[in-house]
Amino acid sequence: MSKKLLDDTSKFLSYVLRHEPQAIGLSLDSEGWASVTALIDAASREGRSITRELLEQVVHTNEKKRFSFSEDGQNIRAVQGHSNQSVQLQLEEKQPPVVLYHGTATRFIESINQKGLIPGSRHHVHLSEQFETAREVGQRYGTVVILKVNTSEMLAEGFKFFQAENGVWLTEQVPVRFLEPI
Ligand code: HQG
Repeated sequence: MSKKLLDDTSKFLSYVLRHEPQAIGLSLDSEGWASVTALIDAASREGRSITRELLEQVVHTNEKKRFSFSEDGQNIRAVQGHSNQSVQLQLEEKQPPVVLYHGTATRFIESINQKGLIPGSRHHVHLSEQFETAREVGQRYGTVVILKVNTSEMLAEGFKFFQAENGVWLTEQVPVRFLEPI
């Protein structure tokens, strides 16, 4: 299976499993699950040929582990990054490391200095344990700025953290006082 096919399918899955399932007439439950057969049928109506084997390759080779199958293999979902309103993942609260990082771009800094980190169209602000990961995330949007997030002070003030299956840390917002540019 070519890398291009896997990348294209991963992008398609991000679009329909995180953001716009309705664009292909698919529905997701509140945990983000779509039926594998319904997904294959919906994609085929759009002229996109997806097989179960292709989905398995994407799930298992995806470098960010963006998707997973249910235990019985009948359903598939994105593990984080949703904007779709019908999805509300029941994530378990978890204690993060004392510091997490957020990678962003210079053009967002003025606004971040006013409003702190806000989720935008997604359901959460995304934070990384690794500085390097934060750099990669930020550089998608331009000249990168890495912000250090003081998670211990946030915890002390009652903010909650969650970790997606693929290791990405999630929180609802990060007020400016907990942020420090590096
Ligand atoms: C910025 C990718 C102005 C924020 C990555 C970011 C991640 C503000 C952008 C995942 C702001 C939102 C998420 C404020 C935050 N004013 N801009 N007050 N607060 N921002 O893509 O964190 O490849 O929704 O800094 O690896 O960049 O899709 O979030 O630049 O894990 O699997 O608003 O997406 O994963 O952008 O990335 P995004 P993100 P995938």
